[in-house]
Amino acid sequence: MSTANDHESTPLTVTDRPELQKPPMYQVLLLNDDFTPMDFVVEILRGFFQKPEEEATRIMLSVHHEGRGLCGLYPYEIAESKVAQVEHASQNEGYPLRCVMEKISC
Ligand code: TYC
Repeated sequence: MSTANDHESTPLTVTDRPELQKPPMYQVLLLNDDFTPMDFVVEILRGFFQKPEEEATRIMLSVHHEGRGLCGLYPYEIAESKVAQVEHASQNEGYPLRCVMEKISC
């Protein structure tokens, strides 16, 4: 009598499953400049990166002092959209605030 598995030379096992790759993640970073108001940067961090006020202030000050700072880690499309949202919002206000994304090397 034939069974559903007759054509298989070896039975499937758990280890035969293809590895599921995790999507590469990207850092979204804010860059310092001399013109964007601190309050505006805090609002960006609260509005687009869901940071509570205290953390948003801490990140803004770290960008101000260190030159750049981490807003969050996201898959490619989400990181790309965050960068575009921040740059559109700052351009609308006439500020030179820069937001960039960098692939995390692992
Ligand atoms: N350096 C700006 C100022 O003194 C504040 C600032 C902070 C700007 C963070 C950009 O990503 C930034 N007004």
